[in-house]
Amino acid sequence: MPLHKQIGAATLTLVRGDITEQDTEAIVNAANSSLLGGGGVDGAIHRAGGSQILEECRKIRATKRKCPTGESVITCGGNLKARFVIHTVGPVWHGGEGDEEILLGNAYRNSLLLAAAHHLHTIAFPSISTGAYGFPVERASAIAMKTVSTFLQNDSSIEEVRFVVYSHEDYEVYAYLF
Ligand code: AR6
Repeated sequence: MPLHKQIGAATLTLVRGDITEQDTEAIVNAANSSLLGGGGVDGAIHRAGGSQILEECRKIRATKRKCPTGESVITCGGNLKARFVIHTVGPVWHGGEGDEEILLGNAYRNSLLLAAAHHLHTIAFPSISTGAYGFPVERASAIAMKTVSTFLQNDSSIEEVRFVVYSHEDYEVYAYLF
């Protein structure tokens, strides 16, 4: 059962599921700086979305050597239901001594800014950095919710932000904070 709550004029949704199946205008990819694909969410998005997404990533790479941690770029959604994929690079968890928390917040905020700049109204996020990059989900989910909530309180153009959490355990963590 999805959970919903109102933040300003927008709806925040929490659902357990697969990011590649979402019907929001944009879905967010938990990418790496190369933008050339990988495992987890990244692998699933490129597999489901087809080669057009990778072609656009390569074009971006031709002008921008890499996508730095905390930043985001946008491509088409290829064969996905979502018309766009916003690729963002979350931080690798190094024990929290560095600026992992700030960089994770930046990844969410910059993805929302990019969506708003492209006049998109609905966007779905996976749990960035909490898989291969090892960010503890309890901390990451709190940063995700705080960053998105703050953004929605100040931006009226986004109508829905959906958190799409894959595992039952992670869903419980998100639901507790929701
Ligand atoms: N839909 C939604 N969530 C998913 C899906 C899916 N289809 N598949 C996995 N998850 P990860 P990261 C969850 O590793 O930690 C890649 O190789 C997963 O259970 O995808 O940011 C990139 O190329 C976990 O909770 O992203 C990078 O090199 C969450 O999504 C690196 O991994 C994020 O896991 C990025 O690592």
